[in-house]
Formats: sequence, structure tokens, C-alpha cells
Amino acid sequence: MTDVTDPLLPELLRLAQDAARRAGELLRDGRPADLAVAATKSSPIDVVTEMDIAAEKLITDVISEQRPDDGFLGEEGASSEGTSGIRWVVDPLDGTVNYLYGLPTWSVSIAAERDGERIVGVVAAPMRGETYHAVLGGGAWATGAWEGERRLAVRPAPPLDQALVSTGFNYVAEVKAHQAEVARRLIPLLRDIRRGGSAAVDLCDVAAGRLDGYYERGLNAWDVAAGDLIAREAGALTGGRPGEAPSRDLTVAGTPGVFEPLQRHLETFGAWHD
Ligand code: 2AM
Ligand code: CA
Repeated sequence: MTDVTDPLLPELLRLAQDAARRAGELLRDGRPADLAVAATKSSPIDVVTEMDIAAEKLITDVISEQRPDDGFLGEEGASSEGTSGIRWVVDPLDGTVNYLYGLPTWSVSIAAERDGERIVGVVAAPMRGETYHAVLGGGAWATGAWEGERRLAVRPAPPLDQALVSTGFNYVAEVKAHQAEVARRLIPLLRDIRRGGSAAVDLCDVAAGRLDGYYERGLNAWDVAAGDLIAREAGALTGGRPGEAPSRDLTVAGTPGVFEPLQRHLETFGAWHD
């Protein structure tokens, strides 16, 4: 059981915030201005991948310098066991396609786990000028360039037919086709859907009361580790299929009252399989 007064928690939070800020600046300032134009030419994906790898290296370097015994799991391949019981779960650039096109919704996601329990989450969204964070038991917070720290809370639940729900689609065409079918059945039951493009930001938007719900299939641990803690600390419910934790099969998040019927419909519509 985590003691919320444990001084390790603010130490890990500060480290995650520092690493996320520096990686965010690297990605923001290092993005070639002609990246979107280059998307029609040679191989812009390689440029994005290079930035992705550089950002992950920066994050693991910043953290390892302070805490050499911690483990890592990163989208770009960082994987080490560590010996301290702390493992960092890192997505250096979540929302890659938005980044490629110059859309603002991309993020750096960093979470810390102790003995498998998520205790710290930071999601930096540099083009929004906002960073979201949570420590287990300590609430969820946003910090912005133009305001101080703001506590995050989910919206009061509307009836499902007034709920704004975000989702995402896979990169593989056949998988996307099934996901589109699920969305087709869901849309008439909701106010509307959104397709943000960064799972980590979607989860933070549920936390901030900017969405009533979010779901997606096919996510990895690094996409959701930080955002899931932030959403839950803001009062959201998160899960996978009914009774299960979020997984690759399905991630669902929502304000209580929206989460449950959304999760039930997703089960019925087969959102958990390809
Ligand atoms: P990425 O930008 O790091 O690739 C968009 O729908 C969200 O889901 C993003 O967080 C994206 O992460 C992730 N995502 C979508 N399809 C994916 C896939 N096939 N493999 C891994 N991540 C995927
Ligand atoms: Ca990702």
C-alpha cells in the first residue's frame, strides 16, 4: 500500500516533470518546419522516428542520472528490469500522426510504477502549453504557461445520449474497418465522438472535464500508464472489458455514470476484438 506522505513520490514526480518538459521542448523546437510538406515526399516517418528515439533517450538519460537503479519500459525500445522496485513507463511521443502533420495534440507520457503499482503520472502537451500530473492518492492537476496549478475533476455525468466521447483507430486497415463499425453503432447513442490522436491526451481530457468518455482498442502500456492514473485521480472510472483492467483488448475511461453504459455498449458491439 502506498503511503501518500512518502517523500519518494514528490521526488519521482519532479523527475518525471523535468524529463517530460525537456523532451517536450526537444520535440517542439526540433520539429523541422517543413515536416508536413515532407510528408508528401521522401520518408517523413523516419524524421518522426528519429525525434521519437531522441526524446526517449533524453528521458531515460535524465532519469537514470538521478536514479541509476530504476527500470524502464519505453515505446522506442527502452527496456530494463532495474533493481530499485521502480519502473518508468515512457511514451516519448504519443500522437505521432498529429506531430507529423503539425496538429497540436501530441504529448510526452511518463509514469512511474512501484512493484507494479502506478504511483506517478505526467503527460506534457507542449503545443497546448499544458502539463497534467497525478500522484497516487494526491489528485490530478494541470499546470499551464498562463496559469498556476489547477486541480482536475471530471464533468458531472450527462445522460449517455448527451455524452461527448473520444476514440482512436488502429493503423492497420482491416482493424480500422471493424473499429469504424463499432463507432457507427455507437455514434447515434452519444452526443458525438471525437478522434484526438493521442491516447494520453484523451485520458487527460476526461480528467479535465473536456470529454465525458474515451475508449480505444490496441493500446500499449506506455500509451495509458500516466493518463490512466491522471484520469482516476480526477474521479474518472477506467477499465477494459467489464470487470477487467485496461489492456490491449480495450481501454475505457469516463466520468461515473457514462463509463458504465459506455463499457456495456462496447462489450456488446465487440470493441474488444478485431
Ligand atoms: P502513437 O501516436 O504513439 O503511435 C491514436 O489512436 C492513439 O493510439 C495514439 O496514442 C497512438 O500512439 C496509439 N495507437 C494507435 N494505433 C496504434 C497501433 N497500431 N500501435 C500502437 N499504438 C497505436
Ligand atoms: Ca503512443
